[in-house]
Amino acid sequence: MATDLISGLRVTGRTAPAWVTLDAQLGRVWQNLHQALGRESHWPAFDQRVRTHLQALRDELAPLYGNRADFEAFLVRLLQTAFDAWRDRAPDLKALDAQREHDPDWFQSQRMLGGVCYVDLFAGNFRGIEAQIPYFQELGLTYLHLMPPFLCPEPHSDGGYAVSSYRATKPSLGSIDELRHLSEKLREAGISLVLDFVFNHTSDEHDWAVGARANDPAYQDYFYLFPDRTQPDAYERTVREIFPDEHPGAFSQLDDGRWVWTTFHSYQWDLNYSNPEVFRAMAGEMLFIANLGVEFLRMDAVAFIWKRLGTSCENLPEAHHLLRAYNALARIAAPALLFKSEAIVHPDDVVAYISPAECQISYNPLQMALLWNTLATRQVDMLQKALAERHHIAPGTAWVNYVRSHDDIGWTFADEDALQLGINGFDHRQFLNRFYVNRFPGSFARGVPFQDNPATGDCRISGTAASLCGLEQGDAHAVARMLLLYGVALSSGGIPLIYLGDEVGTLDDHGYVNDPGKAGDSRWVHRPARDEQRYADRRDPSTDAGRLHAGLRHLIALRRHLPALAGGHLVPFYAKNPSVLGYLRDGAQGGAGNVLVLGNFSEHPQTIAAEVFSAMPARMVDLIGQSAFEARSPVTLAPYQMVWLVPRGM
Ligand code: OTU
Repeated sequence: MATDLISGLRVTGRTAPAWVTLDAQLGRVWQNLHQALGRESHWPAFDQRVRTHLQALRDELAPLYGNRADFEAFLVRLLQTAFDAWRDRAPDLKALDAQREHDPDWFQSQRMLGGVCYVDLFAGNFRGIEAQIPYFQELGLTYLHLMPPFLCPEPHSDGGYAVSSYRATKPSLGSIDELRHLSEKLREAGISLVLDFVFNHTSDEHDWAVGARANDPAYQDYFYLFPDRTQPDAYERTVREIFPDEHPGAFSQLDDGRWVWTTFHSYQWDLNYSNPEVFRAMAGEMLFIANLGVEFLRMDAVAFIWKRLGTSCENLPEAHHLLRAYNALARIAAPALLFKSEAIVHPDDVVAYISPAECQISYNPLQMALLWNTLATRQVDMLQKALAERHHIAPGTAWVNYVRSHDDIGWTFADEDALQLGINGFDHRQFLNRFYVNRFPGSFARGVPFQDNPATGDCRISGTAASLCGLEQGDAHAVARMLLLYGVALSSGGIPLIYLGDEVGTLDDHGYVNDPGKAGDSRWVHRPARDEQRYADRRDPSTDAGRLHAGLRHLIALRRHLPALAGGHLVPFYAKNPSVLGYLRDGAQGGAGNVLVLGNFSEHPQTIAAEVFSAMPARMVDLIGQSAFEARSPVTLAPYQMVWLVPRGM
């Protein structure tokens, strides 16, 4: 719990004795800050927040930079950067700050619904996105993640994840002022803007990278630059390859012979956070983005932000200190801003990023991967186990449950969990990869391999939800499969997230191979442009798009009126049928009325024995099918059927 170390003191601008004895270092930092800013009109409100969060900020940064002689001066400079951002923060955002602080659990509502898209591919530019607001409202979105719209190199930008300036947008999308305007319009429509903080790396065209390449001493330590292979070789003994298709290892060579750390593409230079100036400079960029009106910042590639020789350089304790320090800064200078963790790693490591003091929300990559696993195997065991053992996270936090993202599907389940079910993780991943690229007899999926690495056996999957569910090959169950996957995302708690295009069944587009900026990266197969025909078909129930859209909207509408689906609490319900998933939802605080969710993950009817329901009301109703459900005799679910059961009369 944060405490106010300064309260009770009357500060005259000269002394603060009681407080100084409490924590001399904080006293000095605060006094320096007060001296510099105490006469500013924005100081008192800022000061209140500093008093509450300064200690947390210092405590997180001390393990990283505390042994430096200039640590206190650094803290003062950092807080001055935060003050500048606070001074520039628009009054309506400050009003939002107050509202959010008053109701910190606002995002646990069952009305929360996310969507994600590329600005250019979905609507051309920022104005085009604004024109889509009525559609977003029709769908029920309250959260919109726009893929990184910032200035980036052309044609290679990793879809915007190579940022050349955090303060300028890609000209083809519109200006930064238009982005700010869009965020206002979204907010008026009840939609929170979500943008990325791509803070593990910049593009090689960012001013800092340009400076470092030109040997400007100010930027030498902004990146990990090495004169020869000695250090890179030492690090590569323990780090894994992330994008081996593009370059082997974790480093790229510059024209002058030096080597630079590039976890991802060679044009994405990893920032060196062991340099406190990098932390401070990026804090300024983060708060600038916050002041655009962003409410959730998607913290990209969190696992990689700290490196230490002899380790995997992933998920190090220092990465958590960095995130919590950024979070403390957000509490001080942009309180409405929350963090979303993007860690697609072992489930133990995923949850380590989730807490009110670090990332309040997080992708749920385990549930996502296991949904696809369950479709392939028709066996719910792994997913059911994950719901039982890995679903619960701290109060004040939420999962973002999704079916597809702009990235590949990585099979990041825990091998030790699989083993308990008699499943060998390595072999099983080989099977899943074969299944989803349609190299397994009987597979309905039409996916594409991503970063197939024969040396390690590692491979991930690209493909739209529709193509992976069988819509591309006209499989009769494809629509039902998609509704089942989205039905789990919509009913298992947290914030459901729709990859826009999925709601009308957009298929893979192999045309990316003709675009030089995209050709080498199979993830573009599932990032097609908005499919106008499918969106036009969404009102026609004779089309796939129409059936899917109607089915999904039905689930969304039901969910909005079911407080039992708020929050994240879930009780596993074992249907004692290997193909039937089950769980009970009982609301954020519990007791909001139960919803029993059951889903058949096979293409055959599945029967559930009557005794399974013995502790349940005998007479229930399935809200999805609007039909009575008698639970005193065996119950049969149709292929891929999902039911949301409530006691009759509710
Ligand atoms: C993220 O993903 C983004 O989502 C990607 O689109 C970017 O290319 C990448 O960072 C670089 O900015 O490797 O395949 O958690 O899975 O951070 C996706 C580890 C990625 C990685 C994740 C990364």
